[in-house]
Amino acid sequence: MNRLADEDLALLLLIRSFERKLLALFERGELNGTTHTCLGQEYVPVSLRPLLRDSDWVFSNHRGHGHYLARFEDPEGLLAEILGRKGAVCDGVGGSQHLRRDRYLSTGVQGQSLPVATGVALHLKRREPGALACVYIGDGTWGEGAVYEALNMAQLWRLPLLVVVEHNGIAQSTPTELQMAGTIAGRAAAFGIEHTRVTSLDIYDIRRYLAPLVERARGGAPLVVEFATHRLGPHSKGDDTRPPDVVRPDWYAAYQAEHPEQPARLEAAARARVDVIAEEVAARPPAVWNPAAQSLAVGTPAVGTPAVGTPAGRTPA
Ligand SMILES: Cc1ncc(C[n+]2csc(CCOP(=O)(O)OP(=O)(O)O)c2C)c(N)n1
Ligand SMILES: [Mg+2]
Repeated sequence: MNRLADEDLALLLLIRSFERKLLALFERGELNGTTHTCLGQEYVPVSLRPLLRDSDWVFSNHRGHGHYLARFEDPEGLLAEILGRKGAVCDGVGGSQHLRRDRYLSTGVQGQSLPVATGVALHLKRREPGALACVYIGDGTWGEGAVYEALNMAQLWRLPLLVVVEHNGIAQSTPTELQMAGTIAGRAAAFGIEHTRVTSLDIYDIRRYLAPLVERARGGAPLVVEFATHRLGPHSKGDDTRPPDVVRPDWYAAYQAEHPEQPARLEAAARARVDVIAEEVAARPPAVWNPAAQSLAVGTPAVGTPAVGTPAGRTPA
């Protein structure tokens, strides 16, 4: 594997340490609600990080902490959100799964984000050419009908839509082979949409390979990038039904084997950083919801402006 710059490995290990901390906090009864960690999948958003721009929209899902941290590097705001403390990204009303910040939006409802991302991609095509909408979904989410309506429109209207599939072989406790007929490649092909599968765990190889494809998507060619990845942890907490002895390829284990010194150094630093953040955030007063600050400031059309629902700018009959 290519040796990573300290900056990249530090971000990967920040995400991993953050997720481990959440599981520990949950075990101690300090988290409300549920939380899904991206342990093992951290390299996906970190690979995409330099390929995306601030003007792009990112739509995340229930397993979204890595997506958020790769975009904003804001563990304090995210942890405050999850713990409901002052400084929370969404005043503590969104929690782990429902975040909005600038051009980043997540939802815990499977399949909800792809139609929304498609609408935003249409808007971007018309008003901000060159920007794209990137949406993360899992393999299990291909069981939602809304996915197909969105893909149909995205291809028909040639929208700048990047669909990143984190195919970890499982949806909650159901292995993919028990819930998906055919393949993701075949489903994309049914709409004439370009699809590519990424099996590498090497971030720099992935970036090199995807960079020209993502650029092409910006011009209005929807793209499905399917990462063959692995969920190291449970679905949420303590609900892993898989046999414990199954070996799961992990980018970090592979990386450590080849580059032992750098991970040891940076992992200690990442863990220490997250420990400090967790103590500091837990000591803050509760977050107070300010609805005015949470209103959508970006992309809300002023009264009287044309609808953006169709390429012609008309509201469909
Ligand atoms: C509409 C809807 N149905 C069911 C759920 C419950 N649920 C949450 S995650 C999940 C499985 C998701 O699997 P996948 O898309 O493969 O993502 P992964 O969890 O593997 O990252 C389910 C069924 C949900 N959140 N939304
Ligand atoms: Mg899955």
